[in-house]
Amino acid sequence: MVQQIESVRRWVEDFAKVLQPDRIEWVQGTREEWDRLTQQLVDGGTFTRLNPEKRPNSFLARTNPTDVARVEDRTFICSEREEDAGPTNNWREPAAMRAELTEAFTGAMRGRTMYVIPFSMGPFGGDISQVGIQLTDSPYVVVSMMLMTRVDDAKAAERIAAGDEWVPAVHSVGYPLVDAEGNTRSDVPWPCNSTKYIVQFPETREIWSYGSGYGGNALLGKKCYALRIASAMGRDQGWLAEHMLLIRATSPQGRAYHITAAFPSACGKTNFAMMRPRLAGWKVETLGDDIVWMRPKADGRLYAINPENGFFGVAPGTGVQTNPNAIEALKENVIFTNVALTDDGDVWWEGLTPEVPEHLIDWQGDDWTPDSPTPAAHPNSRFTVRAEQAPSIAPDWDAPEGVPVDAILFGGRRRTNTPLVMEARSWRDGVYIGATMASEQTAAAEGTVGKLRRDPFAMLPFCGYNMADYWGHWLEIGETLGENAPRIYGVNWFRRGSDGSFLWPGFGDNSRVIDWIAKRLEGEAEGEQTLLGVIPREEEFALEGTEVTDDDWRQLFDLDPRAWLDETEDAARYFAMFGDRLPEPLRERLGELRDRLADA
Ligand code: GTP
Ligand code: SPV
Ligand code: MN
Repeated sequence: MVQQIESVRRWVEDFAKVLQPDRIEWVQGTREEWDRLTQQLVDGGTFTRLNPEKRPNSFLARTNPTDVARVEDRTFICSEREEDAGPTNNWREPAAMRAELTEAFTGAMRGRTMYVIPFSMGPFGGDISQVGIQLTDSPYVVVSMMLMTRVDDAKAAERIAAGDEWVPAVHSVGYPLVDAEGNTRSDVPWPCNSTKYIVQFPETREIWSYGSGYGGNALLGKKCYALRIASAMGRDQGWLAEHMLLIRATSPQGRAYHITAAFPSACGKTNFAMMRPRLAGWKVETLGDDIVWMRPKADGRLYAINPENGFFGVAPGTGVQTNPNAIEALKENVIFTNVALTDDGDVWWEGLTPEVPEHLIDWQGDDWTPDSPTPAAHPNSRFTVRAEQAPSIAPDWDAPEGVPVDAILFGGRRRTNTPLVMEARSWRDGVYIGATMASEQTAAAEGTVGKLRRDPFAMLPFCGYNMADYWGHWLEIGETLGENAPRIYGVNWFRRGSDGSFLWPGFGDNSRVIDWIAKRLEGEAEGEQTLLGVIPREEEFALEGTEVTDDDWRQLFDLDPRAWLDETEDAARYFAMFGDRLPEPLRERLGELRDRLADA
């Protein structure tokens, strides 16, 4: 039991003094706890139990309408020196932040239970895995963590006793039920605070989160640990923590390829990871849909694991047509958040079915009909479900040793300029593609949806240190891997034609891009050299069976030198922000592109 470990007990006691909960519950990770806490959430009005005949052991949660996505402007990287957080992160001096947040934490759990959740990211004991312990006053967070991570008190205690480091993570929704004077108030279905702090201390590997109960703000194993803290660990220890999916694609010839892909939030990772290939003979198995940890190993190759245990997937747009594997995964044991409720006690969201129900209760709990001016489900509404429930899950998806990576994809949501697929000529050029990624913003974070913003490696909100140093770290990993380095590709499923519609069918048809990548890896496709990288020739790309016309194809790969010169000038302005810390190879690549585009 982690309770018997001195360092753990002391830490819990210290925080209990500050947070002042009424009681402490040490979570074991059992079915009994799940049943008790989900029932407690139903009784308290946070959860609605869905019709058990339609969706056994499943629940709908409605959040406070102000607590629906990650809050990037309230996310802080508190390194000792500001330049180590870098210009893309909000920085605060650690001691000042500790003081400020200790004040907010003081008494924050009065009248509540503090849960202690011991968990592992990655299978317990794996050589790329790591443990953590989260404190929280939210039973919603406890049951979500039970799906998203491996919660197991005995196994965590064993790892810590064996000498493993553990990451301490403190979370409060910031809604005490008793104030300093002893006055009580009753609870609300979704307690939270209008002031929020999502704080990482990368050097001491600590997480403090306050005021939000939702997603990456509150399930601290996910973005806070597995990306922000883990990226800083990876920099120090020679590995990578990435905002990536992980799949195994097997060709009609029976060759298996392991592919990772970094797409920004709500840009298609879950859908790609669960793809049913539309190209005959291909098989795609899911290993992960959001986060990947990768490490070069003794055989010289880069090995990847998915440190998570479940999927926290975007609901809208997930339907039988687009993602049948997700739909099957959602049959039972699911927590849905901010989707709509049907009259027969099931869930619905935009894109689930082509027919729209006549009447729903929308994500805010109000009556809804097809005439309503707002969507029934919040655009960032999500499902939480164990990975093992996806029919596409690879049987060995949680193998502790991980899988060797063959190809890495970088992609964003781009209406213009960026081609369907291009291969980087070298690791360095691939790192440049990752570093200069931009994407139209989605509802996954607070901000203006649709606005183009730079999102290098899809890590803008998740890199726990200076982004330029992170690029440098990638370049170093490339040096370590040498000839064994995976090949890197830029992809874009979202380019639009002159009529404004998507040029590429996407989803299961993205298997066609995998097919071309496999041909490249096997030396079976020559491709065409361009300034940006190698693109497919139409005749070597499996287009048959799609409605993509020759004209669409031309538009999908149209490379306008003037537009690309603008892109490159914009990249130069972006790089300038990092001053001397920008790695020389990226400056070089930028210079080459500028010269060649200016001549084109
Ligand atoms: P996070 O969980 O926020 O990190 O997101 P994600 O990258 O896993 O995104 P997800 O797969 O959930 O996709 C988000 C949205 O993109 C959904 O509305 C999908 O329908 C849409 N989408 C995914 N793949 C494609 C595609 O190939 N083409 C098009 N047009 N849309 C897609
Ligand atoms: C993302 O925003 O990239 C997510 C959802 O995967 S959250 O866990 O809320 O960060
Ligand atoms: Mn994500």
